[in-house]
Amino acid sequence: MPYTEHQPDKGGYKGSAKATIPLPFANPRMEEPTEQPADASNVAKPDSQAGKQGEKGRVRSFHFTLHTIFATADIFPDNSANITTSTSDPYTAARKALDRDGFVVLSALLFPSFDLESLRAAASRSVSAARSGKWPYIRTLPKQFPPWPQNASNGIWGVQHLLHPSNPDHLTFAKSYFDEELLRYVAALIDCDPDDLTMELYNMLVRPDHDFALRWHRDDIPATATADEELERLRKPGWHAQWNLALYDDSSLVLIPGSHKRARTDKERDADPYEPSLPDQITVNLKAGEVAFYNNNILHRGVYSCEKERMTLHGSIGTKAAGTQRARNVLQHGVGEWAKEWDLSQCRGEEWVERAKGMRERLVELGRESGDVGFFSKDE
Ligand SMILES: O=C(O)CCC(=O)C(=O)O
Repeated sequence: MPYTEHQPDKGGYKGSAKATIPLPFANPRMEEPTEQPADASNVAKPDSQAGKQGEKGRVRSFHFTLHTIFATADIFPDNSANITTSTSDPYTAARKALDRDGFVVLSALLFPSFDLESLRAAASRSVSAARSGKWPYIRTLPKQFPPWPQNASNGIWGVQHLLHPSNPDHLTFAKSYFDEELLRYVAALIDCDPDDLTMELYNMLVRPDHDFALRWHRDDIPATATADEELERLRKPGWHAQWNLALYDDSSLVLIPGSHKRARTDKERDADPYEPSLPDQITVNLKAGEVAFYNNNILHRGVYSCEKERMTLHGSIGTKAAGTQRARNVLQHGVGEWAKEWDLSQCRGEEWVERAKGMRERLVELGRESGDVGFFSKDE
């Protein structure tokens, strides 16, 4: 199906800010105290850069056992994945880490069926099409939330709708989105029956044409929310899992561990939206092939350099149990408009197709039930 002129993510325009931040490298704690990291030299050094910026005088000691590291809420080792092939029951471990910290990093070795080379080749073609105006579904600078105007004169920071059937590479992306092992993690993280999983979004976050940053935000709670409103929403289940799969090393995502469970502190609330250094923030430091799942209502932002290649697949999958509560977050991206036309009977022979069919049907049903969902934050 050829894509049309219609850009579902059409919309307004708002100023942004540039921020280049030296941040503490950090990662979630390992689940099992007895497990040794692959390389102990990767354990985070005292956070000299962050110390300069925002945590002056705060000295972190690393002369304790790994057991202490796991038990210490604000210290994260500077390797990457905390869920590895040697983690016993990695699904439960991933879920516990996500619940506790609001994010979790999974080793590339847990996903042997991801074909990084094919994904990179497909990603390069999709980015070239997007940059040259041949692919209309794009995230344009300097806008943070959908809908995005198609005017790409300031460049792009994302490519939308990788699974759209008019993308010549959509089947390559589909293979990774409907990957059996990935879906096992997703079902474990949402705590739902695999047969209830619902297709949502598969986009790609890319190197912008000039340095660019997103403001601190929670995806589904406006900055204007009172503390009580924040807490009320944060106490409800998220009904989905969201992840970044890095095709190249990626240190763009910055977040505050644990902030998915609490209202903003006064300091966070009063901070500049682009504040380069908030207490306890960390950079999620992904190596190529690693997957970071994170709670989309954790306090987070993106900080992007135009000099560093970025092709990070950015997906979300929901569950039927969410009903229409999750609808706006998903359907505001315009996925409902083409998903109902996606004819998966064309893809016979691919092992992921049967899983995809049910998931796509549940998305279409969500669109039918929800009607017009509007946008989370139309103008910014
Ligand atoms: O670039 C990232 O990884 C974060 C993106 C993000 O915060 C968002 O799309 O809301």
